[in-house]
Amino acid sequence: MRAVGVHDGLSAILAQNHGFDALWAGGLGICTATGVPDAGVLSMTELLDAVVRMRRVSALPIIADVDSGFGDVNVVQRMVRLFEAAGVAAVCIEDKQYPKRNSFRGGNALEDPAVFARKIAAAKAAQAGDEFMVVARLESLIAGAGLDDALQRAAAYLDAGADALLVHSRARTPHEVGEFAERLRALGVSVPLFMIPTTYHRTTARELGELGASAVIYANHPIRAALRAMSDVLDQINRDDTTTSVETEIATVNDLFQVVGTDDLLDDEPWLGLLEQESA
Ligand code: SPV
Ligand code: MG
Repeated sequence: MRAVGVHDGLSAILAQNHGFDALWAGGLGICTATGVPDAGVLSMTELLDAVVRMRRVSALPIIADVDSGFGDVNVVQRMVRLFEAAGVAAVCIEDKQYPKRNSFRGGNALEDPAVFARKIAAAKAAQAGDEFMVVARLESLIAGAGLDDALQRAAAYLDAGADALLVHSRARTPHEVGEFAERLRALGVSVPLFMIPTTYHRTTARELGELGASAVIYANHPIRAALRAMSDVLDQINRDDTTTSVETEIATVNDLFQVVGTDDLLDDEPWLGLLEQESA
């Protein structure tokens, strides 16, 4: 399964149109699109609003990146109820302390594993339906705590009821996540395992599958593409004092109409006709 990181309705539509299997409602993308750092500064409901906008325009399953759960076990339970009610397929909770920092920055203090396991158990206890999934995200490799720590935590989080694991790494190759998967298998543990190949991007999804990934998440590529494309076009307009040179490089206005189904709008006139009939 390939999930792609999306940050708004448009990117959700594009991910679906391009045949991805699931949406990763990623904090980095949503925060960046909002204009704030990915550092726990957006409220739970601001993230939920972003997810609801995706839900309304795409039928793909949504995995919501809910950072460290926005608070203690009670907050986690409310979070699960709100996100599940909004039609989210899974929440992914990471074992970092609040306020979390993006995993590619410093300051990634790990949560006590017992405290985090309680959050997972609380999340599972709060879900209403059978299909909702709680993904426990392991940040041991990001925080420099090593594979043994990641494996011990994985066991504790699975005991607490986690439906899947996400093992995050910022190594340039998938050696860490591959070894994690192998050692998990050696322990006889069979559980869906997600990977985010942002830094080990040379490894294909098929190869990651062979290493043990059940899903790969391209977490931030649409927002990075958008940032570069918008900056380049604005530079060109500044440089040329006209938009002519960018016209052939950017989407047309018709492309915008088309991607959000403007052609499917109901015309005014048939409705006016109906109203006239009703009032006759
Ligand atoms: C995100 O997309 O917000 C993530 C993944 O949490 S990462 O940025 O790699 O930490
Ligand atoms: Mg995140």
